Amino acid sequence: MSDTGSDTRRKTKTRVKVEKPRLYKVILVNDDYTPREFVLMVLQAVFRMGEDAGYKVMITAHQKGTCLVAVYSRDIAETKAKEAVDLAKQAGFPLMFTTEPEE
Ligand code: NFA
Repeated sequence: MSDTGSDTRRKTKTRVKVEKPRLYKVILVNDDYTPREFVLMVLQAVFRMGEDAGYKVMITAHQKGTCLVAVYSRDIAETKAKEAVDLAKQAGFPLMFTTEPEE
């Protein structure tokens, strides 16, 4: 009651950051030049997709322009997208995969 000094209690509480790391989407982008068979091979080799799942992703991108391939941590998403693009580049195709954060 007779305290006239300033309040020195700590008002900002230290909070441990607990957010989960964001996940990143890998997206297949259609183009007019890469053969369907090559796209399917890349989906199987890099993203470990089976024949049927790979075909569905390839044909969806072909028809709609893009298709979600898979979701990973940022590092894995970027590494796989680069691997896939590099495989296509080596074969002379302009195939593109992009990554973007979820949500
Ligand atoms: N549009 C390509 C073709 O007709 C196939 C393709 C599908 C390419 C999906 C890239 C992504 N040969």
